Amino acid sequence: MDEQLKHIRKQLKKELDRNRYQHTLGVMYTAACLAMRYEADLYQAMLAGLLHDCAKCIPGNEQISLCKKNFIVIREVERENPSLLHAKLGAFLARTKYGIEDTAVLHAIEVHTTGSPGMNLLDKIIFIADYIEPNREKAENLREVRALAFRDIDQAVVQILHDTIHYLNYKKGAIDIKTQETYQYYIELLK
Ligand code: DGI
Ligand code: FE
Ligand code: FE
Repeated sequence: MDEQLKHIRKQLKKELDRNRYQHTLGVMYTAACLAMRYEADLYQAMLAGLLHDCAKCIPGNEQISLCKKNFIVIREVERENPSLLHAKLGAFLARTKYGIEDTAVLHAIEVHTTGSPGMNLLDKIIFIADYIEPNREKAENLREVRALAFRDIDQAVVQILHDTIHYLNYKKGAIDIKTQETYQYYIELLK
């Protein structure tokens, strides 16, 4: 494996808890599989997969203060649900702490939780790999989404957003406008 990936992997093993580290490796390899299927850059997919949750194990209040300190704008919904913040903060840390300069990789990390209208191929690969990697167990329709991911990438994005919104409604969680907008965008695209 490439030295950079190896080095970051070692760093992350220290920063993340055991489950999050296993999930991270799952996303890295699943992203690699999707990159093979859709002929995306394998290395970018692995790097973004490896780093996508690099801020996830930082406590919520600490994530908020790190954002403030570094002039990262926190929206209302992110202040109320700090679990949304790790994507944005993760992209920042990937750049400043892990030395990633590739803006495509940073962007894929930034949008991995809510998605974004008009995602590029790498963004979609990370968004999907995060949801379907082998250690994930709880989500609905996982079997179907896993198969769909390798058949039709945009349909898979829609299915994941649909199921996430359904889950958030059930849990009475606030739905980020970005999640909603992304869902609408891909519904329209597939009409
Ligand atoms: O970090 P992971 O757990 O690997 O995955 P993730 O970054 O996709 O985060 C998943 C969590 O984010 C999951 O509990 C659902 C939540 N989430 C995704 N979209 C929204 C959301 N939470 C809220 N409140 N609003 C959203 O729109
Ligand atoms: Fe995440
Ligand atoms: Fe994740």
